[in-house]
Amino acid sequence: MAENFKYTPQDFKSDQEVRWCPGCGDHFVLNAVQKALPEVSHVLNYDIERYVFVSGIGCSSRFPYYMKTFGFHGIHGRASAIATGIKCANPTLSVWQITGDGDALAIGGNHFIHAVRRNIDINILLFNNEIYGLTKGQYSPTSKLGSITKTSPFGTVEHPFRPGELVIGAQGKFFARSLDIDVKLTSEIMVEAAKHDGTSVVEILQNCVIYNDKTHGVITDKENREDRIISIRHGEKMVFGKNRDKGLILSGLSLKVVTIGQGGFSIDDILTHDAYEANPGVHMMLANMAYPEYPVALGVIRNVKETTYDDNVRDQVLEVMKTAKIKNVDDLLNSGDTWDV
Ligand SMILES: Cc1ncc(C[n+]2csc(CCOP(=O)(O)OP(=O)(O)O)c2C)c(N)n1
Ligand code: SF4
Repeated sequence: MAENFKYTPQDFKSDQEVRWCPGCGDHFVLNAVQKALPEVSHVLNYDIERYVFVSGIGCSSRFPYYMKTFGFHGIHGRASAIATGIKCANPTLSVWQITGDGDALAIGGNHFIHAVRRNIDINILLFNNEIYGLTKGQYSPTSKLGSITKTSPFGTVEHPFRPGELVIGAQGKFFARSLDIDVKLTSEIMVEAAKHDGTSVVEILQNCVIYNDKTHGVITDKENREDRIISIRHGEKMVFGKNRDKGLILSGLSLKVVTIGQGGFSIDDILTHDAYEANPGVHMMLANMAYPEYPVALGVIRNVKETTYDDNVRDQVLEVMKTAKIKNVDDLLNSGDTWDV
């Protein structure tokens, strides 16, 4: 790529008509990704040909059609497997997996946790609308306990997955959370996810206006948003609130919300976010915070360096090749027992 050349979001827009419902949160995420990729390309010196978007099945999984990049609309729940194969076959590619809460955590749950555990260098964007959108409103593994849906007319009796807890529990090294309507934050997180070498999982709290409208309403509501979410950044104090006077401290083995200037607490008592800390303890607590006891954490919660599956596979192949007797397909076909017919 020529020096100083910079793509624009327009370069990443395909000519396909976007078919999501008007007002669907997916539109915002598409904008955020198209906004982020020029920056990613600039920072990492990537040509547009490097990008591959891979999806499973769901409304969100239509995403690859709308990107002017390579794309693969896969089968339900299997995007992680396809993305893994693509990355191992051509490690120079920047692989982005698009998946819904149903696609990733129900039918694809097994593939998802193992992609995370292996730490393959792919970026997983998990659109969490707490419902199956495409199949018209059945409950999903993230639907709140008691949710009334087409398949739970009397309310669900299941405890939902918390994606951050699942990712960190599967030894995930990168977990971030964003809000569909916060295009700026989502696109900033995409750049961080792209820079991370290993599996990055970005949970995007997404609104399905048709089947689960305002499921995240308690924290997206403009009036109260600043008191109910906390935006965290590595190296910064964890403060929040309309008046920036609330903060998080460690009290015993739990996080606790305190008001700065009350109860003897000053800004010095407030925790500083360390996304690079290998011990998952505080990251797990941050990922699990929920309103009303806590604000919901947005931003990069965990960002830890570790060797990747694709690098390990490459190194192993190179090592084995050094001493292997079989150097090509002919050698392989002529190895072992052979006979003329
Ligand atoms: C093997 C298989 N089983 C079930 C389905 C039906 N199906 C299609 S999408 C979907 C769930 C989609 O929900 P989610 O992943 O949350 O995505 P959203 O549509 O909400 O973006 C289901 C169950 C299918 N396509 N294939
Ligand atoms: S059904 Fe819901 S998730 Fe699907 S496109 Fe419409 S608003 Fe979006």
